Amino acid sequence: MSKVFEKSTAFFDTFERKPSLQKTTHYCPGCGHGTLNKIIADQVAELGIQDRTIYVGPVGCGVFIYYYFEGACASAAHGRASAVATGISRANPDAITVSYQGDGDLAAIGTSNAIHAANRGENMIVFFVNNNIYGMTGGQLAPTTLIDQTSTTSPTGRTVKNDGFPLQMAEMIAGLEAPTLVARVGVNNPKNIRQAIKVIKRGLEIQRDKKGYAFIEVLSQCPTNWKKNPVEACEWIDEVVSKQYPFGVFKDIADEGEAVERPCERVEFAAVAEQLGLVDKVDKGDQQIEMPRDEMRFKFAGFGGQGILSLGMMMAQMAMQRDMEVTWLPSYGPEMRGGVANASVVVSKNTIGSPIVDDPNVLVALNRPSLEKFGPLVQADGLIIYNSSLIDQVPPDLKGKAFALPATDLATEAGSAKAANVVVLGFYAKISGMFSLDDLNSFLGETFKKPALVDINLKAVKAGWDAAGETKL
Ligand SMILES: Cc1ncc(C[n+]2csc(CCOP(=O)(O)OP(=O)(O)O)c2C)c(N)n1
Ligand code: SF4
Repeated sequence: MSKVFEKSTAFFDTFERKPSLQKTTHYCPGCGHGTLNKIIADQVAELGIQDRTIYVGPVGCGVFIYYYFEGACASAAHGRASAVATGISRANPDAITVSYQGDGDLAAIGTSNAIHAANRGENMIVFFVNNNIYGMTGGQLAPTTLIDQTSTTSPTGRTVKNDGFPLQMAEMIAGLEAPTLVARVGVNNPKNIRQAIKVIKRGLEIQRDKKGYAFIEVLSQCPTNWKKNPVEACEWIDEVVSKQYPFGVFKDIADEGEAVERPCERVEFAAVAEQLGLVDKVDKGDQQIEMPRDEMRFKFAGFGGQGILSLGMMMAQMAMQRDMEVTWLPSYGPEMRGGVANASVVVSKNTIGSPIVDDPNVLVALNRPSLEKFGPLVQADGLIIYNSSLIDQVPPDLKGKAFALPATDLATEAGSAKAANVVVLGFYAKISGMFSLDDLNSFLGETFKKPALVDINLKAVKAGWDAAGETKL
C-alpha cells in the first residue's frame, strides 16, 4: 500500500524537547497553526533546504515551533522576531531565515520591527498568522480583530471609534518598495491549503535564491477563542474573515530582481571591545585572584530548593569582592515546578562578552537530571563536580573530568542538607585555589546573619574543603 500522508522529515520524528506530548503538538484541535507548520515543513523538506533553515519563533501560540521543526531555531521576545531574523539573516547570508509571528506579535507590539524589516527588504520569509485575536493569552482584541467581533477586551464587539479599523498588514507591506513577495492565504479548506502550499513554496524558493523579503499572511482559525467548533471556525474564515482580508498575491517581483547579497564581516569581540574603549576601563584592582584560566565559566544546576542559584551568587559575590569581573544569570523557569534550576556564572579578569554559559569549564550538578542535561556540554579540559549522595549513575558519555562529592551527606552531617551548596563551594575553592578557607569563612560569616546558620555553613564549607584532600586541578 502506498503512503499518501506522513510526517514531514523537516519535523522531529519524536518531539523530544516537548516533555509531555512527544508525538503530538500543543495546538488546540482545528487550529490553523498546526496545518501551517505542516505545510512549511513539507516545503522545506521538498526543496532540500532543511539543513540551512533557521526558524525564529514568536511569543504566542506559535512559540513552541522549536519543539517541532528539526532545524536551527531561535525564540524572540514578543514582537521582535523580524528584528532577530534580521540579525540571523545578516550573520548567515546562506541561511533560509524564517520569521513566524502571530497578529498580536507582528501587528501590535512588533509592528515597527516588522515594517522596517520589510522596508529594508531583508532576505527572510515572514509567516504572519492572522487569527484576529491574541490566542495564547485567552482571546484579547488584536489590531486584526474584525469590526463587531467580540473578544475578552471588547465584549460588546470591536468598534472603529474605539479601536480603529482592522489592520490590513499584507496590503500595507505590499505598498512598500522593497518586498519581493506579498500574499494572503488560508489554511481552512483543501482549496485554500493547495494555494497556500503554492505560495509558501514560492516564498521559500525566493529565500533559496536570495531574492529578498517575502511576507505571507495566513488567515488561521482559532476555534478556542472564537468559541466555535473546528468546522464552524473553518467556515467562518470563508464567510466572514476573508471578506475583510481577501486572499491573493498582492506582489511578486522576484523574477525581476537580482539576488540581494549582504556580506557580513565577522568581528572578534576583542576588536569590538578595543574600538569601544572597554579594555582599559576594566579596573583590575590589586587583589585579583588566580584562577585556572583567565575566564571561568560555571554552570550550577540542581533541583529548585537545593540552593543552586545562591551557590552561583556566592561564587559571583566572592569573586566581585576580589575585583574580578562577574556575571550571574539565573534560570528561574522550570524550577518552580521541580525541574532543573540553574545559574550561569562567569568570572573573568577582563570584560565579559556574554553571561550565557553553554560551554561550561566547571559544572556543578546537584541532582541527576542536571548532570544528564549539562554534563555533555563540558569538554575534555573541563571539570564536573556531581553530588554523589543523590546521583548513583553517571552518564557514560561525559568528556570532562568528574569528581564525586557526597555533598548532601556531608551537609547533613554539618547540620542541614540544605548546605550542600556550601559544601561544594568549599570543595571547589580548595581544588582550584581560588579562595582560602579564611576567605570562605569570613564571607559566610557576613552572608548568614543567624548564628546557628553561620555555624552550620562554616562546618559545611570545611567539610567540602577537607573532602578535597590534596586534590589540585
Ligand atoms: C512583552 C510582552 N508583552 C505581552 C506578553 C503577553 N503575551 C503573550 S502571547 C501574547 C499574544 C499573542 O497573540 P498573537 O501574536 O496573536 O499569537 P497567537 O497566540 O494568537 O498565535 C501576549 C500579549 C508577553 N509575553 N510579552
Ligand atoms: S488558542 Fe487558538 S491559536 Fe492558540 S493553539 Fe488554540 S486554537 Fe490555536
